[in-house]
Amino acid sequence: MLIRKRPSWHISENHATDEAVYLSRRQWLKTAGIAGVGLSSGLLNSAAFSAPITGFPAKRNTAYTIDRDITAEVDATTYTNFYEFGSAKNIWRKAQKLNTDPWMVTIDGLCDNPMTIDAADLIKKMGDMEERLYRHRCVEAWAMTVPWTGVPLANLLKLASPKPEAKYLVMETFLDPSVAPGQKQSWYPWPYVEGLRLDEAANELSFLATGLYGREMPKQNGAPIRLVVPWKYGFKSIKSIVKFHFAKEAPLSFWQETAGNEYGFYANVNPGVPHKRWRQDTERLLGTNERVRTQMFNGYQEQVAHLYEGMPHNILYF
Ligand SMILES: Nc1nc2c(c(=O)[nH]1)N[C@H]1C(S)=C(S)[C@@H](COP(=O)(O)O)O[C@H]1N2
Ligand SMILES: [Mo]
Repeated sequence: MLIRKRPSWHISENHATDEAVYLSRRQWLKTAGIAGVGLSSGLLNSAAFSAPITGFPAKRNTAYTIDRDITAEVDATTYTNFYEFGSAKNIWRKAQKLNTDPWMVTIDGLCDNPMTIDAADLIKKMGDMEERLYRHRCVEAWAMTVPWTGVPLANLLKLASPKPEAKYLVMETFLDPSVAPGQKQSWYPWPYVEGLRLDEAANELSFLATGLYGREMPKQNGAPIRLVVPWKYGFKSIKSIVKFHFAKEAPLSFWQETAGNEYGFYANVNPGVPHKRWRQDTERLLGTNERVRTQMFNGYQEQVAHLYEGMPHNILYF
């Protein structure tokens, strides 16, 4: 039997062919006669075109500070992993092709308030943005310390109101091989998919980031919105999200599907459990190349260890 998954870009594709959404904001205003002439305020307030995400720089939440230096902005924004644009670390120029205006996000599945909404409007609905300093630890053993701007992921859960049967939040990145050449590499299971158990998603640390270093998110770092889950290896922090889906079952993530013998669902940082290809006891800080010890749960044990009490260890760390 042939089982076909409904392509996840289905909804965004529909929107892309809706002319009012397809045109950029400026083009649209031009088409409509500029400066509100003949435009009712209702139309101006509609989601027919997108406004940029605003509120930078946001106030720092001092509950999330770190005892090591902040990584230089140039290093955090030019050494990136974004396989949609290639497997090299220097894809930041290629990523500029990503068009984030408009950017429609779909929330669906087992929730009471499904919606398809422009990213900037979604952020507005989730409350005031804040800045947090987090450690970031890639499984390849490089690390950085970054001031992210955004909102707690818990606010998205409140907005969507998951049904009691929902146990997982599944997230997906855009799919468009015409802008992202890496997506022409058919051996990868595009689009990039990640997931969290709902209690992980509701944890205070889970963050939906809209920016870095007090500015809106650079494309190469996952504009316009990405996940940041700092107690997990970096690959869990999915970039450029177009879909949040509430499900009964855990998804098969992009990296699980690519190399199931190397990557698991939880992927919590643990310096004592080596990956097949990289030791995990130390990490190299971007910029200075200093080697420092990796910490259990990347230093966030106090906030997250309780989530995994009583669970078998062999599934928690990859
Ligand atoms: N869609 C998507 N999200 C992604 C990736 C990717 O290739 N595609 N790479 C992941 C990995 S492996 C890491 S380490 C972080 C890197 O984030 P940064 O480039 O902003 O440092 O993004 C994660 N999110
Ligand atoms: Mo990574």
